[in-house]
Amino acid sequence: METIFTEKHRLRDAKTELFGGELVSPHERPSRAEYVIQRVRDVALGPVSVPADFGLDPILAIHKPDFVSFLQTAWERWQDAGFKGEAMPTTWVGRRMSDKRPNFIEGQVGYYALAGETSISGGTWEAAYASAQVALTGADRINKGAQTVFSLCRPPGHHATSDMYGGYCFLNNAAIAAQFYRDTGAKRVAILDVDFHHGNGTQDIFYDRDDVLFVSLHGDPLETFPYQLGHADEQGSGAGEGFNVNYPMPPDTPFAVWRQALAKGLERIAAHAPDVLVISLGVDTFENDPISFFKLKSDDFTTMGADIARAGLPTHFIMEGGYDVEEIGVNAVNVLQGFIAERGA
Ligand code: FKS
Ligand code: ZN
Repeated sequence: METIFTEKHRLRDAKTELFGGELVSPHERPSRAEYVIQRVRDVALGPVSVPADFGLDPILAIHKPDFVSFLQTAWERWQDAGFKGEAMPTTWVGRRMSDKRPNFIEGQVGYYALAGETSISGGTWEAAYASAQVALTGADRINKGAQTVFSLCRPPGHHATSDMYGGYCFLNNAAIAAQFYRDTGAKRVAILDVDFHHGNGTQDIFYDRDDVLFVSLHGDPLETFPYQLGHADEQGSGAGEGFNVNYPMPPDTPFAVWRQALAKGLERIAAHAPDVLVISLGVDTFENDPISFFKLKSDDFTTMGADIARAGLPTHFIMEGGYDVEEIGVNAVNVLQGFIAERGA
């Protein structure tokens, strides 16, 4: 299996995350990707390639132009305003308030943030752009006939909507890849999100569409981030009715239970008969993850990869979360090795 990776991920290196009322060193840090690429090399998973540049157009097929301009200029404008720290929201678009976009950067940060933990720092846009190119390059490989590919994206993407960032995400890499497949000939795409957190951004982007099926397994949003989306009764709207499938699960969910939801999700995906399967691959379902509450063990990730392989579809793995940093490489690559054991490299 080929891995797409760029060192440009290191440009996303914020000093702060708002966590429990403190500014802490971010969970979503550069060493995460370094542990994963190291493991890819240690087990000789396959070639590692740098991404090509597909430009802004496939990003603008998902994200609104004003949001993209905001991300491109936010850090500079924040500094120009004289603020000393990293850019973080102090206001929100609260219930029954105006949806008008403020002019001043402080107001704009609040306008475009869907959560408050994620600081914008120098280099964030460059890294997010490179991460999207890692996803697009993977999609191009599948288009050219690869059965599977691993886009080692960082920063992650599945919380980002067409016009909001947060939850460590800026551009929705999985959504950008899925739309790229549609725009290059795929009739139907399925996205299976196995990250611990609900992929609210991906759900929101495709909610009224029947061409991109979204299936997500995640911690019950009544108990965990992103809190305001991911319930089982969110099934899509209009033409998209029935094309959004959520499996929220409670604290301490073990792999045996999680795997039953996976089996149901894969059945729904088979019924959709997609041309390609995109996996939002988070390994924060791990039992020792510091911010999550499922109980998967390292070996379970191998089984997960084999289960996904048996769907028999061209499969594009896109990296999302995972915060037991020293184990993230083993857990993520276990999924890929489990896939290969079933299907070949
Ligand atoms: C813990 C508060 C943490 C933010 C959680 C963000 C999770 C991000 C992720 C992604 F894949 F996007 F990286 N709140 N008490 O893992 O879903
Ligand atoms: Zn997550």
